[in-house]
Amino acid sequence: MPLCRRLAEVGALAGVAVVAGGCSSGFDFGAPDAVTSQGQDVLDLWRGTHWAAAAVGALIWLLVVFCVLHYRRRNDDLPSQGHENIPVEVFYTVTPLIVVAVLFVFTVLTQQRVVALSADPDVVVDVTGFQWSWQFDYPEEEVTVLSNGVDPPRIVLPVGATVRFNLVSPDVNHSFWVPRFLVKRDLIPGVENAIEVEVTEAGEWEGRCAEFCGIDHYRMSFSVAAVPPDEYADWLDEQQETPVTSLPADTPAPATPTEPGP
Ligand SMILES: [Cu+2]
Repeated sequence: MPLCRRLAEVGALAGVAVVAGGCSSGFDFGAPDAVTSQGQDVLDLWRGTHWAAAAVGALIWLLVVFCVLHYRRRNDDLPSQGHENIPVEVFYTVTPLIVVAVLFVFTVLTQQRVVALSADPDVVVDVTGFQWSWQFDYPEEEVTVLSNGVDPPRIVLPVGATVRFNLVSPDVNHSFWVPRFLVKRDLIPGVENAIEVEVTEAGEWEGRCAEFCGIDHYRMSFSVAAVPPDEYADWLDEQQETPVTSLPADTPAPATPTEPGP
């Protein structure tokens, strides 16, 4: 079989393997579908990085297969003993640097978009993570959401709005994480962290603390529902009419968040 035909077959097989692997996960390479515009940005970077890795991997495998077949031993003669091919050495030194530089630029641009905070978000939610639950305050709407002692707290957001989460902790480090948002941020005593998301579709998703924070860390779950704006307004009305549910007896109330240092 001619060498070129063999190489073509190997290349086709490798291509099929890559595409089949991508198809089986919807080309998300194991990441969950994003339900926020920030998460979509992260997902695009994730996909781009994997496709770049697949292209580099395919090139390496083709070169390896080419060398194995083309320079295989045919007789007892020694193969060519030549060395030092400057153009090739420059190529394989410069190419990885270019690949890393491109990935670096895309990563920085994505990060800037994902961590950006707008001057006037549509909804502000003050999030207090404490051992071992969450308190969500909507200061402008004067709504507070807590666990009822049985179910984890459930907050509601309007689809398509820019939502700012101000993240504080009065005790130890926690982390605000809704996996389907594809963004998360730590809550650190003495630090005022914030993230913004724009939820792009209606639905309900689970969130949890992503930082081991003590014996009952596992209890720190919550849920987020995204609904159309009119349903969100109805929910706010309902919450404003309902007294704030108290915490379970064995859960210490959140202390006043520590003022950030200078
Ligand atoms: Cu925690």
